[in-house]
Amino acid sequence: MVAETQKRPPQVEMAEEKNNAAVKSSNRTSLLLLGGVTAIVIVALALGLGLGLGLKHHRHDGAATTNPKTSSAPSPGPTAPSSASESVQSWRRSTLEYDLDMNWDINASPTIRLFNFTISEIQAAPDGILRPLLVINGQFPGPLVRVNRGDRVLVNVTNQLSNGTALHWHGLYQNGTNWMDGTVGVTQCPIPPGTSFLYNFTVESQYGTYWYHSHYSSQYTDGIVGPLIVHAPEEATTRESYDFDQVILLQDWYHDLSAALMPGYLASGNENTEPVPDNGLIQGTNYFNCSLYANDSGYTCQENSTRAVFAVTQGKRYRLRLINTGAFTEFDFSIDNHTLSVVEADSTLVQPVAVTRLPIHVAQRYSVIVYTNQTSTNYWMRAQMITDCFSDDNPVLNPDVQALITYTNTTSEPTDSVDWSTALDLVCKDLSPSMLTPAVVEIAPSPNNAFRIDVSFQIGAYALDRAYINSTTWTAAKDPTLNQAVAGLKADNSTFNALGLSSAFDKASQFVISIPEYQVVDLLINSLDEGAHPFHLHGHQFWIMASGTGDFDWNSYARLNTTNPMRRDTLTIDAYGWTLIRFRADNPGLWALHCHISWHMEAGLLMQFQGRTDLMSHWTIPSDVLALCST
Ligand SMILES: *[C@@H]1O[C@H](CO)[C@@H](O)[C@H](O)[C@H]1NC(C)=O
Ligand SMILES: *[C@@H]1O[C@H](CO)[C@@H](O)[C@H](O)[C@H]1NC(C)=O
Ligand SMILES: *[C@@H]1O[C@H](CO)[C@@H](O)[C@H](O)[C@H]1NC(C)=O
Ligand SMILES: *[C@@H]1O[C@H](CO)[C@@H](O)[C@H](O)[C@H]1NC(C)=O
Ligand SMILES: *[C@@H]1O[C@H](CO)[C@@H](O)[C@H](O)[C@H]1NC(C)=O
Ligand SMILES: *[C@@H]1O[C@H](CO)[C@@H](O)[C@H](O)[C@H]1NC(C)=O
Ligand SMILES: *[C@@H]1O[C@H](CO)[C@@H](O)[C@H](O)[C@H]1NC(C)=O
Ligand SMILES: *[C@@H]1O[C@H](CO)[C@@H](O)[C@H](O)[C@H]1NC(C)=O
Ligand SMILES: *[C@@H]1O[C@H](CO)[C@@H](O)[C@H](O)[C@H]1NC(C)=O
Ligand SMILES: *[C@@H]1O[C@H](CO)[C@@H](O)[C@H](O)[C@H]1NC(C)=O
Ligand SMILES: *[C@@H]1O[C@H](CO)[C@@H](O)[C@H](O)[C@H]1NC(C)=O
Ligand SMILES: *[C@@H]1O[C@H](CO)[C@@H](O)[C@H](O)[C@H]1NC(C)=O
Ligand SMILES: [Cu+2]
Repeated sequence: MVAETQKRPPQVEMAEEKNNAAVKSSNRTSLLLLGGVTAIVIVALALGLGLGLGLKHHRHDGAATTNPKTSSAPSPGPTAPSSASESVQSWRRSTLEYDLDMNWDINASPTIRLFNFTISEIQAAPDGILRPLLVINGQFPGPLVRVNRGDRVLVNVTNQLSNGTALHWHGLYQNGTNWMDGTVGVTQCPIPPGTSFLYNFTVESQYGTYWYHSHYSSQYTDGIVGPLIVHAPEEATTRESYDFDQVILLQDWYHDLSAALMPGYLASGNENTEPVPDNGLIQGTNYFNCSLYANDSGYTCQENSTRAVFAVTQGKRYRLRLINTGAFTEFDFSIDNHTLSVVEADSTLVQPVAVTRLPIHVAQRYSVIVYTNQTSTNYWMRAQMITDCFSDDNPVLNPDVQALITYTNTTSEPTDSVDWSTALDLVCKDLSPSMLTPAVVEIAPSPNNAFRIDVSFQIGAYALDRAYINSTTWTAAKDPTLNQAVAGLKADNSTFNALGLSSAFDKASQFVISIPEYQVVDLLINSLDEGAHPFHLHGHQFWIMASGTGDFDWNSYARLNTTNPMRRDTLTIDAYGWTLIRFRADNPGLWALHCHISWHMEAGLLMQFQGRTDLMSHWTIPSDVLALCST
């Protein structure tokens, strides 16, 4: 079993496991995804003719001319039929892979898991609109990376793009292998076109739901995303609370390459005009009503794209591992008539808490357990965009992104599936940390040091829309800061070894706080911006100590509740809000802390922590990592 895992492509392995499982139990009852297959073209055409609006796509000139009649009308559209004749497009990854086989051995002894990832650009239509799509091994979304804690992971990335690339393993500590963190300008140079690079790291002291994505400019927005699941023996108890384990990717979607949208966003005088998504995807697929674009829109629309379908069996418990792999949008996730029991946030197991709607911002993960105890019929799963966080209307956008939950293994659209009457969120905000109590109790240790950063957007000297951490706006360093630091430490240059805001890097573009020896660090992230920002800290989990709006009252600092506060790796800083996070700066290397909204990171919303220079001073960066910078 283990040997096979190492030798064969992961998607083949998983597909075969499915087949074997299906043979063993004829009434296989797992959540089965039927998305991305031939659709009911006639029905779709009829709908298209019925609406026949021929709207022009206005995003590029920034002038939103919304037709309220069209933007408010939720367009019903086809879901995938389950007939035996269905043909899955070859670039659609079989998301059967994302149905996690419960026979996986969580107690297996550590092994090596090898994956070959060839990254290339194709033309494909995840939601019906043909566009350039960046794919791994020819398919979208990315392959499942599933390992046990203690395993060594080898991912051989072959870059067949015309641009560079790099892969980041979101949420993994990379303790001792900072150069495998995959962050361009921080831990590596991009992998040049036409070359291969081997990511080689072990997964230590953590397990749960993670993901991976390109960390080169806004590139992940164009398709390079996938789930990363780590198992551990401690999961045995949790596993008793569900019968099936299913990864579900949620993401906003654009009909243009992010590189085509970026210049408009960053252009002078355009404050807060993030590109508004054109659609959303669940499991990499959705329906789009082609008639919303005029014939001369320049887009090619295939009216045969479908929504994802999840087949369930009544009376079972399904763990859904939700991952927001999107660029910009926070979703309210829900399933009509089914409550969600939240059991994991990022990779932290939490005491179960029941909700009807779950806000999930970019890069966050949640596991929910759903009990299929309703009437044997079909229901909508919804990922509803919190559109108040958009600066504009997009007339082609249907913000109520849907997939089908079917008890009857059919694709018929439900007639009596109604959205919860509970209100949708009006602002982008996390599920309150007070609702999340880690199942494994930890007392936050006392801090040795506290820092504050101010987050803002400013129109700079050239009137570009740039984001700032204090007075630094990040751009990727040509020579990664890790490389600079290791070289500086090797040369005994003491500026790389001083505590606090570092003067060793170009302060205009690199805001680095250095913690030379192990310390527990508090960071007050203070936002002066009117938008909400999902911040992610690489290489660590942090405790959420306190949050609020206005100014933090340092008089309250001594009274913080240190009893088992929520810990995670991605949290939303509210509009004009502040959050105090605490973490152990025990991980050597340079670690990004950044807003995960693709547009904002590219606008400069990134700072770094430099940890454990006492250990880094002994480092030699592997030659293959350094070689990435010499082309
Ligand atoms: C990965 O590619 C190598 C050749 O480069 C091949 O030997 C190996 O079997 C492949 N492994 C998997 C899991 O695909
Ligand atoms: C749904 O039907 C298909 C055949 O159309 C079958 O392969 C699959 O196992 C069924 N799924 C469930 C959950 O019953
Ligand atoms: C959808 O339509 C396009 C264009 O007509 C076609 O190339 C593609 O094969 C179709 N896909 C499926 C799954 O039928
Ligand atoms: C990675 O893949 C490339 C291209 O297939 C191959 O040449 C190279 O040997 C592989 N590297 C490793 C370490 O498997
Ligand atoms: C991966 O890294 C480990 C530790 O540095 C090393 O022993 C091993 O040879 C590397 N594996 C490959 C395939 O390069
Ligand atoms: C590659 O990078 C260039 C320059 O940034 C950009 O114009 C182009 O669109 C990129 N290609 C893709 C596929 O992202
Ligand atoms: C879903 O719940 C609503 C009440 O909240 C009920 O009216 C409706 O009949 C239910 N639908 C189904 C299909 O069970
Ligand atoms: C279904 O289970 C949920 C808990 O997941 C419970 O709140 C609800 O009352 C149950 N509904 C029915 C119809 O049994
Ligand atoms: C960032 O700026 C704020 C406001 O001026 C200041 O209080 C804080 O100390 C600065 N942070 C660092 C790390 O220098
Ligand atoms: C130490 O590094 C800083 C920042 O890179 C540089 O300005 C300085 O010249 C270096 N000092 C020595 C003695 O090399
Ligand atoms: C501190 O937090 C814990 C865990 O959430 C909670 O049980 C306790 O009541 C809180 N203590 C105070 C004084 O608020
Ligand atoms: C990382 O490794 C260092 C030793 O190199 C250790 O002290 C620290 O606890 C580790 N951190 C984590 C999160 O595993
Ligand atoms: Cu942001």
